[in-house]
Amino acid sequence: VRLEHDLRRALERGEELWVAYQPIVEMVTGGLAGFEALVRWNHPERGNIPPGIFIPIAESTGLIVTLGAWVLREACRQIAEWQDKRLPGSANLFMSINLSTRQLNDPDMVALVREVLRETGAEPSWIKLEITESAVMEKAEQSIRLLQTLRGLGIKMSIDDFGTGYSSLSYLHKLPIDSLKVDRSFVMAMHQSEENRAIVRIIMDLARLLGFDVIAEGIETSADANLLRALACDYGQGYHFARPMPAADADRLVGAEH
Ligand code: G
Ligand code: G
Ligand code: NA
Ligand code: MN
Repeated sequence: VRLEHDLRRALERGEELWVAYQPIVEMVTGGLAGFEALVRWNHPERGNIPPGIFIPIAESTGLIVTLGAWVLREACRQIAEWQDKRLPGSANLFMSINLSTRQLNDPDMVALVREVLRETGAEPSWIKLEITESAVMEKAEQSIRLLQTLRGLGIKMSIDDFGTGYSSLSYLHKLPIDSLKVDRSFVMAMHQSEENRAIVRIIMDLARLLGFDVIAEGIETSADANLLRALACDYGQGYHFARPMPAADADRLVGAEH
């Protein structure tokens, strides 16, 4: 109850929350491909509270709708800033932004996204919304319609934590998505056995068959990175490349790309 109260206050004041950006790299070149926006809470008395603690509270209380809107706005503001820094004709970076189940079922979601795009001037093609497999499958038909509408705006989509939820393969090919994100539990198990490597290989084959690109998360060692490169994984994310970082550091990375 205390944390719920404090989170509500943090959302009203907007001073304790901030967004960390974790780089996502192109596996072949090692070049910067994009970032994932990850919310952080610096509580005035208790210091950093992990999102693993406060996101579930936000979900169960419905505060996630306000929190999610705040993250979306913040990340889009950052995109708009970076848009101006990129050389004309150079490929876009993408910004992955997490959407919770609640947001996915929120009838005002499309209106919110339109408003944030207009307000910030962010290019929709830079945005990649991450939706977990279980969130999409919960109300599959309804989710597909929302994703189609958002995609119509030029926004990209990826399925997060792929392989951990219950996935209906009969829906997977109908999903209007661009990428599959291989859950870090699979990536982190790769070095242990051939069976574990086979699971990752099969997820990638499936993704390619369906026309999605693949992002592997939780890459912590160069050995993991090499295994994934050998499987022709498109993008990678993990402590081996970079940790989530404050906007100022991410900004220096974007600037250093030229
Ligand atoms: O760094 P990491 O500890 O940020 O995140 C822990 C969990 O919190 C992950 O499951 C991540 O997806 C989730 N998370 C982080 N930021 C956001 C956000 O802005 N929205 C939602 N819905 N989840 C987030
Ligand atoms: O649930 P989601 O896939 O959004 O998870 C993102 C979470 O993964 C964030 O908490 C982020 O800090 C964390 N993360 C990013 N890279 C690594 C990594 O290499 N290892 C581990 N264990 N966690 C990571
Ligand atoms: Na995510
Ligand atoms: Mn994930």
